[in-house]
Amino acid sequence: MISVATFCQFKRKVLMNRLISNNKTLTMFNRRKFIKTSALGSAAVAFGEKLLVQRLGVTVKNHPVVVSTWDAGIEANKGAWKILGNGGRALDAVEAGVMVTEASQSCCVGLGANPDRDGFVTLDACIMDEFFNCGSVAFLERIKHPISVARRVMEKTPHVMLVGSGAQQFAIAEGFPLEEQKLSPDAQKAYDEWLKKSEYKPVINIENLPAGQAGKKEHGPFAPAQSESGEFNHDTIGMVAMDANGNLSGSCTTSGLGFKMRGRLGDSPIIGAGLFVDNEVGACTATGQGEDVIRISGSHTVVELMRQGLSPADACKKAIERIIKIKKEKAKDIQVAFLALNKKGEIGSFAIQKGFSYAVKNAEMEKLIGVGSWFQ
Ligand code: SD4
Repeated sequence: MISVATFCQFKRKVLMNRLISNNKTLTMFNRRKFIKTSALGSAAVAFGEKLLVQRLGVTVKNHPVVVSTWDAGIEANKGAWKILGNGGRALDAVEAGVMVTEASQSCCVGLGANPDRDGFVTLDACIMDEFFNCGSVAFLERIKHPISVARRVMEKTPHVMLVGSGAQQFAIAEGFPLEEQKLSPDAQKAYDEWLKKSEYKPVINIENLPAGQAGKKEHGPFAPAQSESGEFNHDTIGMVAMDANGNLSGSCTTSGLGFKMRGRLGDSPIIGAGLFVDNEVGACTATGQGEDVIRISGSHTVVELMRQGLSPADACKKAIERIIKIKKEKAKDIQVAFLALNKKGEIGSFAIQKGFSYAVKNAEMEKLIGVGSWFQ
């Protein structure tokens, strides 16, 4: 049995081997090499095209198109494409797309994901269409497809958000099965490991402890931003799409930070933070340390910057710079990435840390694209 962390690393490595730049496949290009290459000046010569993609983004001439965060986006985009490729609506596509990720074993999305610090998986999701309709669920337990519950909130209630037991009650009333309260084997193993570290190395996440509590024996109240292996503690899926009619929609779904404080919510279920869609301008989704995305209303900020005329890539970079300015020194310990698509079919993304990638799919291409970052 492999651990969740190992599984994620393995999965990422396999998919990174398929990393492709604009119209060029960079085969057998593993993640470590990719990160190393991104950091090297010589990469500008060897992979000039890739760097250009990172800086300027990608423009697709034909919609429909779908983009989503991280390498899991490749499979999710395929799910979305079944709808988009047949002339379907972007809203249906972004729901179906992320359902693929929710249904698969992952450290960070769906019921198989890592639990909170009390050992329970709690899920957050939101969805938004071309008419500013939006729906969201947060702190939802034992429901396999939170994105679909979020859509029902949008379509069947006068509200935007339902949380916790109320969201669960609504889901059951809508016919969603209540799943067994049980951790996946990978998550159980990861949780057992985490508990061990928490017990024996109480100050492992000392930087996350509130001021004055650094010497306390118990684990701090916050989830670790990074695991001991250096992996950042997240892998949400956010997806934005434009359909054949040129309409935009987006979705975002996650289990949040692994081993988070019980009741903690990040940006992913919050319209304007983890996701925002304005059909006149563009759409954006976020991934990473949710608290810092919420602080600047991240996805809304990116869309507003695009409204002012910035390209998606520049808008994402500006929003990241805003977080860097706020966090100062602490920015080096967190990851945040934005991914945006505008009405012209331009796609752009930017991250605080290296290692973020997004997947794009349209009629002509299916790619995983490495993203430029503040820190090299
Ligand atoms: C959160 N933003 O709960 C989410 C986590 C995440 O990639 O994005 N992971 O803060």
